[in-house]
Amino acid sequence: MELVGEFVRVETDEEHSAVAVIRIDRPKALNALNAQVTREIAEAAAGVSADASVRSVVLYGGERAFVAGADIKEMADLGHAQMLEYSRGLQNALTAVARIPKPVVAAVSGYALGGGCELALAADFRVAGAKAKLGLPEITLGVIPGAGGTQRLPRLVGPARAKDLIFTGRHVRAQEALEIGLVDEVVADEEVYAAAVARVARFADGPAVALAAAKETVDRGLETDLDSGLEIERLHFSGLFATEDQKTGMRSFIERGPGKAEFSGR
Ligand code: DAK
Repeated sequence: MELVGEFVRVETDEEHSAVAVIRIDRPKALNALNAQVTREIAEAAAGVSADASVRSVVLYGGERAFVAGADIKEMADLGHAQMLEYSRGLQNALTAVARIPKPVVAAVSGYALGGGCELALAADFRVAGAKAKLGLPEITLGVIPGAGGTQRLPRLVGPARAKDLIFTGRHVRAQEALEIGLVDEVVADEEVYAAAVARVARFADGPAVALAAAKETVDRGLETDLDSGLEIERLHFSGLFATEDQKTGMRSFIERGPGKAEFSGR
């Protein structure tokens, strides 16, 4: 699929036609998320979610910066009432990214700070370049993370590590990010994009409905108690018996052994 905004494009990866790339491209401001970028990210997330030919997604900001945060210049002079309105856009956009019903990886090169780190946290996986720097520096601006950082980061790395990053606002280098589980893989800077694509391209031939169910079950289950989570799991599991891929997968196992099924994604 192709979708072109001024600052955000949806492209198809050159080698993997089922991998869509949400490319954030506002280099003069290190991809800072102003209202327009935010809106375009939400549109891109809706577009890749709805397009059945897209089987997985890469978020990429180019080599110098993933995203250096929300646009400080745009929000500096807002008052409380204006921020109540403004704040919806960014949270909604990142929620739209988190809810993309397909595997999503953030390819983090350079800075992923504040809202940029929060955008990466909305992905399923994070691949970082060796020189990448991640962090939530909002406290140095006199505020706190506002697009999921206080919620998604502790779920990922634990409360004490999250509080360390949020209270200090310090930048974390890629290696430390890997050690605390903030990123999943560190590669040479020039390999970030390719490594991220490789991480999700493998799902292109997978059972798309089951992958979406797996994602939703994990994510929703983390938000609730164990009993409710198990119920969400049971319902999704049962629902998959309405798919072609469940029949194909199980028949293939019985006739040809494990791991040989060719899925339609339906
Ligand atoms: N906003 C606006 N402009 C930014 C920016 C940002 N976050 N980050 C960089 N820029 C701009 C710089 O001002 C500069 O513009 P010009 O002066 O050239 O016009 C240009 O990008 C290049 O940046 P630098 O000259 O500073 O480049 P350096 O390599 O020297 O430094 C840096 C790179 C990333 C270390 C530095 O730019 C920096 O510290 N940037 C700010 C990082 C930061 O504090 N990020 C967190 C922002 S607060 C909300 C939800 C969430 C949020 C807000 C609201 N709601 C739900 C409403 C999130 C808040 C944040 O993210």
